[in-house]
Amino acid sequence: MRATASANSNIAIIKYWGQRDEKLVLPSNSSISFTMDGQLSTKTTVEFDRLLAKDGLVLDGAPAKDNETARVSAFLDLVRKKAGITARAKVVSSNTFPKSAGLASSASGFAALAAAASKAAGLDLGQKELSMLARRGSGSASRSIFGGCVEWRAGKKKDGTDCYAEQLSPPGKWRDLRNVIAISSMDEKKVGSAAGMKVSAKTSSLFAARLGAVEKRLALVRRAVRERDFEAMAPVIMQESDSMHAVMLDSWPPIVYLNETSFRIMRLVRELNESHGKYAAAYTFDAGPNAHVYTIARYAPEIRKALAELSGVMKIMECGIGEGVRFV
Ligand code: 2P0
Repeated sequence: MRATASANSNIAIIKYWGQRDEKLVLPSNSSISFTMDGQLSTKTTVEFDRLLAKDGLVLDGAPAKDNETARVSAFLDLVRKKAGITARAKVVSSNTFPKSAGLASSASGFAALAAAASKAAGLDLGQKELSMLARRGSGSASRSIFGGCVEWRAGKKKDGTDCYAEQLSPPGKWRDLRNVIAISSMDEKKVGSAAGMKVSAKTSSLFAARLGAVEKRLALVRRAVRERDFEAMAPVIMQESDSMHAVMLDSWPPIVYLNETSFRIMRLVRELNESHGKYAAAYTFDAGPNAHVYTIARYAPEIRKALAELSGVMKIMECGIGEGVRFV
């Protein structure tokens, strides 16, 4: 009753910010992301053992905090229920990037956990079912089951049976797409995503307007991905990030994830695009200040250099597009 799986993180270009069902983790809108390469990866081993009194979690070589273990244990309860078992489990998980790098690990973490735990429990789930299971741990994890470009469909059904991710294009299709990551803070976020989106849905007058705009952006991005049209995709990526962060700021109390360096990076990308006379890069920010600058490989060295010279940038990484979850 032991299995190991590995999954990569993903960075959304059409964002998930709002839930239509909190318990089932059903989003208010569909979202689209690219799965990153192995530089942003989590490997997790799950072993169910009837002799264990409780679930245990070792994260990056050390016993996890109580709240982290409780979240994993609640997720394992879903797997146990599905498999009809009661045994507790030992979970050992490690990230290829430091947890303190300020890069979210819940997408890769829960995708790897869903695959390893379901297999260790004797379940043989297809990718769609794995995506639905991973979703219950962390919404964005539903997308990390697949490689390449992925759409997580919000669905309409109350029971969530039409809410899962699907691959829009395989990892090999857009080989020269890059995400240049500029880290400007390694702090853990003060407002968790789930809590933050709840506040936004309740208090932001821009929240509903954003949902209206997202449908059009989804259609534009689907087409741009199909045609590998970076120039068409770039402005949508930036508008979408700006729109989500506007909703956050419009929430009460305001939710502010961006810092001064984030704004400097936004300006830098706009100036860089102006100097090229076309869209060579597009920034996007998640629930944190670190920038994800999508670009094409030939512009990456120039972008890395410009970002490295910017005050407040602590570390730069360059990711390509990667694979979905796999068993080790
Ligand atoms: C996304 N985010 O589409 C959006 C954009 C953050 C901003 O999905 O509570 O990772 O961190 O486990 O699902 C972050 O939410 O939730 C997220 P947590 P999750 O990527």
